Amino acid sequence: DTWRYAFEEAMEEVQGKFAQKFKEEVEANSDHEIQLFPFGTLGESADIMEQAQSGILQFVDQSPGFTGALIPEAQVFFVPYLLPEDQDTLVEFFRTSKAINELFPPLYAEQGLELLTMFPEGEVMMTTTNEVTSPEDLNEVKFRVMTNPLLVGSYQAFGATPTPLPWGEVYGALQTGIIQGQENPAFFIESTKMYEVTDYITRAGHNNFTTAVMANKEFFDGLSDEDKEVVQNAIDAAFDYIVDYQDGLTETSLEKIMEAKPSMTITTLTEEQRAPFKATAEEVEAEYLEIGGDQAQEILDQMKADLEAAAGGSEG
Ligand code: 6CS
Repeated sequence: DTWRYAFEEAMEEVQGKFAQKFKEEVEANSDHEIQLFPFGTLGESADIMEQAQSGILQFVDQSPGFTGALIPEAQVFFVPYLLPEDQDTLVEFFRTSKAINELFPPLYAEQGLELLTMFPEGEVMMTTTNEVTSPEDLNEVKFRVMTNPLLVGSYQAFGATPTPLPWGEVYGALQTGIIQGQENPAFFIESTKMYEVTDYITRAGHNNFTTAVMANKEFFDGLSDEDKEVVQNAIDAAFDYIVDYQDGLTETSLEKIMEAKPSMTITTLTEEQRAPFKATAEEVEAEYLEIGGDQAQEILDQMKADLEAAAGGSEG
């Protein structure tokens, strides 16, 4: 039989690479076949999520940037400066987090989804038509964000005018001047040619892009124990693979951008410049507790404990 798996990116982008590895592993270890549907083949992120919930798709990759509208607790990934910049600590966190591996699955299950894994896709950077070194520079900037209420709140706190849009509308909106900025990891800025429609990249260090892979729950529950193991092993192999794949990816992507457009300005904000952005974390966290659903407090506390443990664990 054939299992259908859709994701929010192109085949050669991070989610696509993960999906290809998953497919390779499942097909090598079972008689099942995986059919991959990259971005654009079945609609926007919200469309593939509906298809996964209804069982038309067996697997879906959707980022909390979109799932936060469905599962309010998943908005926690948009509290700025919550995730560590250190890559080893970050990966250790995703591997070992109780919040991710124990608290989130029941919340996804309520939506008909089996949460299989979450993984990081890289440091999020702003790309804008004007230079940004302080929140004041974001004043009057219509800044595209994913359709996630807390991400809207976060960019409001940064001083911008957040504009939630599905991904497919972003390039055109920048080109026509409807928006003047957006944020994404470097590999995505490069592959989707965001540098053609913006002139500045700003590294504020405020987040890393988190994504999640899920199965339709009814489908997953109906699998034999053996098939469940095939799926889980393939997910684990793809997780390890995607962590290795991203080694050095940010830097090579930034180099490619500079080659394609030498006039692009890339600025890494200093600690001093970051301070006013960091100062917003407290109010965004408070907003999360208000709009992040019944388990917001529990999730946030657990994440902080997990992050602390990961920071300790990745030192040695
Ligand atoms: O910004 C977005 O909407 C997209 N960014 C990434 C890195 N992946 C998928 C998502 O749709």
